Amino acid sequence: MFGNGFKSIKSFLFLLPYFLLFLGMENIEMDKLRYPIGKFEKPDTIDKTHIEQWIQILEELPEKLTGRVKNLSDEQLDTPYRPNGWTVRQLVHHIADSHHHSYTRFKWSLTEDRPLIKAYEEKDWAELFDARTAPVELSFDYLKALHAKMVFLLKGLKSEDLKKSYLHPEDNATVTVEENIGKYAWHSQHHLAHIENLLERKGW
Ligand code: NI
Repeated sequence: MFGNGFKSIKSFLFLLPYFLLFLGMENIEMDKLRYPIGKFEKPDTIDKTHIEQWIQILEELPEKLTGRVKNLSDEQLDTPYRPNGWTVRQLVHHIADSHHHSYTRFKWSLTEDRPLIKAYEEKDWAELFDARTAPVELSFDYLKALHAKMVFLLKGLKSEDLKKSYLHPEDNATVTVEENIGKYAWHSQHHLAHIENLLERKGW
């Protein structure tokens, strides 16, 4: 009895590193699915080229997103981009909800002195019935109009406008307008990559 127990402890200890390695690899794989382009990294200095590239990404997002998603069936739209992740439909509606906030954050920063913004429960928003079931065309139309307005605004900003900022309640971080442009350009590419990787993996 003791001998058997001892043997299983020994094999447990022998297998433990392999098990941990397996878990570690699972985490790395999951991180790759979750952060296909990595997390947003703010450049030490944000220059004119960054701003121009970021605005271009924002300008192109609605067309790129619509192009990738418009021909998918309902079944494909309701497929999660990773295990336990949001479906393509939820991603599309999430981008619309998130960039709706971004637009308001730009306007707040430009018209008030470092305003404290309102965070929102993005996970809960994505679980609301509309995010789970509404036609993606609603968010395509919304993003097209929203990004056209946002890009028009951003292209017209002066250098002093870019230094204006808001205060985020979650980490008390001060976020400048120029950093926010970068964050949402990253956010556009981040979710677009989720969708593109899914399409590639599925051969759709
Ligand atoms: Ni997001």
